Amino acid sequence: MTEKKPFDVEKIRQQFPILQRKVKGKDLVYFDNAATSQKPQAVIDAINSYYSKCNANIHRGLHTLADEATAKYEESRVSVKEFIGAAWHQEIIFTKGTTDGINIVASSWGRANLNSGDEIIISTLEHHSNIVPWQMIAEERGAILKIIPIDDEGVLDLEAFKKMLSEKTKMVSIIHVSNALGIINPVEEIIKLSHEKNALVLLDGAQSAVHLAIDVQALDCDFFVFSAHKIYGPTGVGVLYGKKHLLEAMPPYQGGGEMIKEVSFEKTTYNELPFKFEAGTPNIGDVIAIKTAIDFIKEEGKEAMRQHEDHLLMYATEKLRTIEGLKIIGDVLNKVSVISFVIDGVHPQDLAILLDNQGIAVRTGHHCAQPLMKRLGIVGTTRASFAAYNTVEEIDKLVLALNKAIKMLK
Ligand code: C6P
Repeated sequence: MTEKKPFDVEKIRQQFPILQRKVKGKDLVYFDNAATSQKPQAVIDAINSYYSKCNANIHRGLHTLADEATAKYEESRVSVKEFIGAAWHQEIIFTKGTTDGINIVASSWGRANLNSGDEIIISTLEHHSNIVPWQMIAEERGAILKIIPIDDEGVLDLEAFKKMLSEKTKMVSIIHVSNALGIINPVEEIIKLSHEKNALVLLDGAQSAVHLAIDVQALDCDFFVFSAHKIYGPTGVGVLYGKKHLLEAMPPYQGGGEMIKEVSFEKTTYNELPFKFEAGTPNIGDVIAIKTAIDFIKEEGKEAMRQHEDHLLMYATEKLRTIEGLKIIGDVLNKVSVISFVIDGVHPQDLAILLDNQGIAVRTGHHCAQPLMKRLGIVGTTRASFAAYNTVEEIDKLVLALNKAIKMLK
């Protein structure tokens, strides 16, 4: 039996150069990880190494640099395939990020499969990226968008969902973990129920990919999308996973180089998967660095990271509950390390400025989930989201800074 390594948060912190910096003369406390995580040195080095050692276009040239760059790019694809438990590397499409992935499915699958009167189901919890692309394609195809309601804490109403599902439902596109509240949705049940009606399921994994063990085959989701920048990787790149037979049947999303087999003015034939969906020169250096980010997570252990983050979540929840007038929104058991809260008589934006003065970075506002805020009857929240490199001491600093800010603002 291999011995389990103890979780060493200091060792992890040392790998993130940005954590050494000061903000407003104070040590940076970075609690905006749900927006984007910081990057370990290895990821920064991987990007640097690509440009300084093997920069070349991929899948085209017959020279050493092109071969090396192509090999690294394709290694990253295999690494992603394993990270999410896909069956085939052809099922992994590199995108610009979560938003891009959802737009590809909504446009390409939607144009080919949606007809007048067909229904698409999303939920009240969705990020704008999983609302607007479906609104656009629904309008174009004459399809109908239905919304799963939530209770006052943000928990999905599954009974309402069951009633909504019918033979007309063609797609159920759901946020796996709420970015605004941190709640984990019961996606296994949603997928099972949807498949019983022959509807496909897309999971928006932007917030789940970093915290939860993802196995797309066990989940049996039809599409899964996420962004590299929230899993300690670079910005501007992400992943669309789709079941092979579905991607094969979908028309290309964009036309151009790389996605073709043969072009003539009379007729163009399209390339095989995954290249059919990767038109043009991709963001090669950043895609290569996705593998480095995944290696970092594997090395530290996703489960160990989750346990540490859960500990931070519990600690912060207990501390924040003691602050008078503070209400945690989405205060349920099944969640990841995201705490969203409102404070009586305090505007989130004023609070964020005072916290920033103490070197503490949080996100405030609607978190790109305006319909959710409307349903909850609030303008926005203050959101602290924790990563593997955060500490209990940093939470103590947040609590102190909050108490100080509340005194000033009330
Ligand atoms: N949420 C947040 O602060 P992109 O921008 O394409 O990488 O990801 C969009 C997106 C889609 N779905 C969910 C659930 C998300 O959380 C996000 C990004 C950030 O909550 C920035 S708005």
